[in-house]
Amino acid sequence: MNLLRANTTIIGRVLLEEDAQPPALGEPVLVSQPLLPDLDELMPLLQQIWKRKHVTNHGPLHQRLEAELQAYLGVDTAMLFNNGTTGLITALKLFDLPPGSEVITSPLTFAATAHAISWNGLKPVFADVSPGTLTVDPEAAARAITENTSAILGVHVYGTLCDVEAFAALGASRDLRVIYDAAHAFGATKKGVSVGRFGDASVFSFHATKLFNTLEGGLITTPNAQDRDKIYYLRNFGIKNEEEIVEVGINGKMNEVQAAIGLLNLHGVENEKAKRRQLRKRYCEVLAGLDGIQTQPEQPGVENSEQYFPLIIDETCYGRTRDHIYDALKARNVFARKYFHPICTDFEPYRHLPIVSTRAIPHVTEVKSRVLCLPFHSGVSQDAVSVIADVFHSRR
Ligand code: T4K
Repeated sequence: MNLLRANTTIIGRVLLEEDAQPPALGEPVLVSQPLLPDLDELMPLLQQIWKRKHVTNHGPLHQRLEAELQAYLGVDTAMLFNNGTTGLITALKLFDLPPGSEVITSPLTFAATAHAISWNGLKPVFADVSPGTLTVDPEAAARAITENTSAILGVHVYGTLCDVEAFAALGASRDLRVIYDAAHAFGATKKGVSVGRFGDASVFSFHATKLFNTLEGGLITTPNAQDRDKIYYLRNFGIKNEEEIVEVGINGKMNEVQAAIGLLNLHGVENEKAKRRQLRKRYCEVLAGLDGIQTQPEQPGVENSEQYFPLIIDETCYGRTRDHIYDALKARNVFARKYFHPICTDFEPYRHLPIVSTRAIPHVTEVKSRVLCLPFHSGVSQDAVSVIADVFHSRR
């Protein structure tokens, strides 16, 4: 496919002429694309499920996947859920936080993070994000603590890790639970330590849009093997046996078909991750040197989860806004996403709540109109990268 017009000047496949119009791609390029197992590999597992007729409620594939994930993530407790949101609701329930108490979290996240707090009858308190990581600023979090605060729910947004050391210290000094929304952080490590070992609990999403997916799904991990029983009961209506209910549980169970997909996808995850690493490198190359375009900085000692590729577009230096680029990409069949704009405090249920910050104007209120996630998965072709690069380099 010849993507570039004959009359343009090309350096490294990037359009430089002021009036050049980058062409559109034939097929839409979406922000995410699910990793799916080969159907030929899936069929035998489906046949097993059909034969056994044990299709949900902690079946053998569910148990196998849980054990494999526990080993893969290097954690003491790993409990599957039917989605990340049920996992978050359950993780907050696990610690018996006082009813109505406050949980500090990020406004720059998917609404599910704040909703999980509210569904537990707890109060979300939004703290500003740090400019470098876009995760909750520990100083803003410290400022947000009141006598009613019971927990911090940090978000490893885009796969960028929170300042886990600062939150561990804050949690210990102020007697707070530290829980992580690790929906974007599957497989990330810091100094070789699995992301699932930080804090009191972490919750992963295995939604179709995530690097590792079970179509819909989630996982709670904790560094304590003793948490297993209580999470088990909370996940399954509190059922201990046919005659005993010991917790106010929910139905958070993953079914056998999801587990089968998970078992197969787990084999494909490293390959997908390697392809995304290459794509990250390629994006960084083609965007290098553009004033006002900032890629996600590397975090020392952190192995990235390769979930999203966010950019910060500073219109004052770059000359064009994030929304302009979003529209220009869309016109060429490239569907980037403005994750997470609007932020939680822009939404009706949380609009009345302030954002606690150490600054006069919270950083998150400035960055929200500058952030853009580019398509990031193994289906993004070289041609797509060229079209995206053309859009950024074109002066239109
Ligand atoms: N915490 C955080 C920080 C989260 O980001 C999320 C979920 C959660 C908690 C909650 O976890 P879950 O309960 O969902 O497990 C999507 C997802 O639905 C959501 O899971 C995800 N975060 C959020 C960031 O993104 P949308 O509304 O952006 O999804 P949608 O349908 O527009 O899809 C995004 C792109 O993915 C589209 O371009 C198409 C592509 N796609 C999507 C689906 C569903 C596919 O190619 N195939 C598909 O099946 O929310």
